[in-house]
Amino acid sequence: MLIRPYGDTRDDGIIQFSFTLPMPYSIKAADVGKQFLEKLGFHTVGIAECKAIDPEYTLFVAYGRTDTGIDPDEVKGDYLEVEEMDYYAINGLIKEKLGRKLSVVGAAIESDAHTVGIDAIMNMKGFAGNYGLERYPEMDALNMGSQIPCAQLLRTALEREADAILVSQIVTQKNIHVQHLTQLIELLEAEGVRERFVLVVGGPRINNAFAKELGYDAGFGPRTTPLEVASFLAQEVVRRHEQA
Ligand code: B12
Repeated sequence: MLIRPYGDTRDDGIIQFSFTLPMPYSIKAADVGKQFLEKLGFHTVGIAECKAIDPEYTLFVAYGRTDTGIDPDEVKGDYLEVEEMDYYAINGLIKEKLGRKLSVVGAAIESDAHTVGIDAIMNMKGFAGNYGLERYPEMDALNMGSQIPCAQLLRTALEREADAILVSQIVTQKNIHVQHLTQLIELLEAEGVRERFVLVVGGPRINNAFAKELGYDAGFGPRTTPLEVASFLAQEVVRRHEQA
């Protein structure tokens, strides 16, 4: 079934926009913004806000209607559907089915200096109302921080006999993340240890399909919570343990 955006009444197709054009504000700026949206195919356009945010840039907040709809059932993809468990159930699953601590090592690799993403998932104090992995009594979690060379991450994972490696990649300029992520896969393969680890990557421009394409087991994107990651790790490590 086709659905359309909702603004005021069901299926009215109203969308709110916020965008910036690289032009100085002037008396005709509102018309420039309006005609730009009309060129994109929107009609009944209203410019709610239009102002200079710099001598050379104008910000617009606008509304417009679309006649286009979408059928959500026609959207297919390689999504990671994690059955989310609570903190106690995750610890219980590991204790009962693995019979030892689940060991996990994480880092932002190579030149990437952003620590906040990997910290959100791993730090004891947690994120979004969830405890991070370091807080789980049944996990042995090491957050190595940022700018960690792939070779150092792998060495640490081998020393700690890690079940899982968590990689964070935030900077994607000039596809630098693809280079870094590929470098880690190539290293794991060259050392013959790729299959030893559940290999997970996360970041604001990562999704599961992309992660799989690069040779990772799973990819997590923006707004990931520690509970999603902990649930996935516990289920996947236990599954592999039971298959071995
Ligand atoms: C804080 C910040 C910095 C700080 C980082 C401090 C620190 N200790 O981390 C500093 C000032 C150092 C910095 C530097 C740079 N930054 Co910066 N930075 C940011 C900023 C403002 C916030 C990032 C953040 O903390 N987000 C909050 C966390 C919680 O969100 P998150 O990272 O997305 O993480 C979540 C998910 O993605 C996921 N996740 C992330 N990692 C992982 C890992 C795993 C295993 C899993 C499961 C999930 C997961 O879970 C997290 C929780 O939900 C962003 C802009 C923005 N608003 O996002 C720019 C931004 C990321 N930075 C950017 C850039 C360009 C840089 C610099 C290159 C700037 C420069 N020219 O020097 C340098 C890079 C230096 C380097 N060598 O890496 C760009 C990246 C653009 C791009 N597409 O590549 C951004 C988007 C800003 C922008 N719009 O231009 N930055």
